[in-house]
Amino acid sequence: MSTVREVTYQLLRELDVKIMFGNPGSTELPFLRDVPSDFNYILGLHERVAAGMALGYAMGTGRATFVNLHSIASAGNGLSAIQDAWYGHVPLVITAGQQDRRHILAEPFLVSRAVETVRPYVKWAYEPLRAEDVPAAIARGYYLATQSPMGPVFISIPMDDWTRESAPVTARKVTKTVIPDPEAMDDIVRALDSSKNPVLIAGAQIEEDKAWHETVALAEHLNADVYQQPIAPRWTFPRTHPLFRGSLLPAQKPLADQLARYDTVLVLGAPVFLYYSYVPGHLIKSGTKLFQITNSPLDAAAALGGTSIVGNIRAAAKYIRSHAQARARASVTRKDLPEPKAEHPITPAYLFYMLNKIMPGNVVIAEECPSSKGDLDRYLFLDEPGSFYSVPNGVLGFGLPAAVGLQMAHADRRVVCPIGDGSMQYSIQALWTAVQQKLPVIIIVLRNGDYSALKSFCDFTRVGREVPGMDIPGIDFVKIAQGYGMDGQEIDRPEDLEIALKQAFAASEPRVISVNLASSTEKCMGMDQSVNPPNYR
Ligand SMILES: Cc1ncc(C[n+]2csc(CCOP(=O)(O)OP(=O)(O)O)c2C)c(N)n1
Repeated sequence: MSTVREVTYQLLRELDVKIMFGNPGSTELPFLRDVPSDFNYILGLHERVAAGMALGYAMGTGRATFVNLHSIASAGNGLSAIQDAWYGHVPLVITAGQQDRRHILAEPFLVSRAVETVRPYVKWAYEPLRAEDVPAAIARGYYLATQSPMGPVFISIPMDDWTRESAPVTARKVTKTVIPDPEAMDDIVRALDSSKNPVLIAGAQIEEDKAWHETVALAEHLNADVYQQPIAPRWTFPRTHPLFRGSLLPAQKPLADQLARYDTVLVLGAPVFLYYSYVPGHLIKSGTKLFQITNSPLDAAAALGGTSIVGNIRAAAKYIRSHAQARARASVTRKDLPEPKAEHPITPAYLFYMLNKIMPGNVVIAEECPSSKGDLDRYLFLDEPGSFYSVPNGVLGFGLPAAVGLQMAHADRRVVCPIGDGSMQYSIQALWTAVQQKLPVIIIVLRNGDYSALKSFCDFTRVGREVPGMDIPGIDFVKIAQGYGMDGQEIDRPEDLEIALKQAFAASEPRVISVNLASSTEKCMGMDQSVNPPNYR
């Protein structure tokens, strides 16, 4: 008989899961001893970072990724990345150590209630009842994590289990494409055939289901306008495409206003709808037909209206294209954006305009710059699949480790992380792993010295500006980068930006470019366009 440890490594090998992200502790050492040479352990100095890098790696490769955390100590620290994986549909197989079974009842040091702690944010949280069940539980977790909607699973493993005996567990083939109900799809086809002016909403699941090209083909077949879902965690439609109309606003009234001129709305792979601030209005104008196709039964159940169809987005887009009539219409010309001025202090608009000018066409952006999202949305043009990743549920700390994991997944593409000076602090230790792993990620810090997004929320909701904790002066990002062994550069003048960016792309090492920036003038992600903002005063 082999040990639980030997069977587990063999299983992971068969599943081709040979990269592990983690931060170790005493309860994981019996598993981590003598890691076989065909496995690669990537250390994160904080669990938010370890799980967050795994998140980036899983999104970049589209494959389930293994994370090893340390009991409740690390499951607690990693929880914000776990909830990112839950909302972002990212398949993570997370294991964490538990105390030795033989004295758990006595509440020893580092005993873990992690299973109960993480449960709301994972598809399955489990501590095997018997040591010999550990490999089979990991296999079951893997298959579940990779089913749509993909997501994290969590297995807590007592430290004495690894040396027990276990029968072999062989990897199985488990398919995951769920074809949407053709009868329901025909309802959509009929609605589109009788529509005068349909619109598509492109959601993140287009990338999860590898439906980018099929979605573009569908939009062109229907000649329909396309909007990106609100506060998009992925961009899933080419930004320079003539049918692209920009992003939906994340509040009820303004979003309904944006869609008011369409008679049929088809949401592909997104919730209906993701709102941020409470701005009541109609879901959509009455009389408009609304359809949602989603790979998530949860999203289908939670939609505020319309017809929801659960299934694979690529299969759905293909079905509609091959059944709905093609539509013709006069071509629409896009308005060119005004070129932002090279002002001092540098504005976010100028920064993104310049980045767009310099970056290669196949760049990957991992974004976390709350108050400058609008400028980034307007000035960055990405036309390739797998190019854009952002915070799925508003929890800061996503961007930097995700960028590092994405860079590991993409040896042939440069990853750029535009990140707020506040946001960067939530997972700053990812800099160290980027250096150690020689990952040429470019980190652009938007150093405005405050929590601008919160200030604009204060204004928008009439809370007022008398709120503590809104300013964060005096952080030197060049010194922090250097402290972790990374090159850093501060940019203050607009005329220095272009050359700094060019040098960063020409270099093959990771680099921090800290840009002193004017506070953003953006008003709460466009929600201020509403006539009836909430009043919390
Ligand atoms: C983990 C976490 N803590 C706090 C917040 C609240 N929050 C939202 S935006 C923001 C400001 C972030 O500052 P920065 O990255 O500098 O961006 P800016 O607002 O200046 O654009 C904060 C603290 C959050 N969303 N997540």
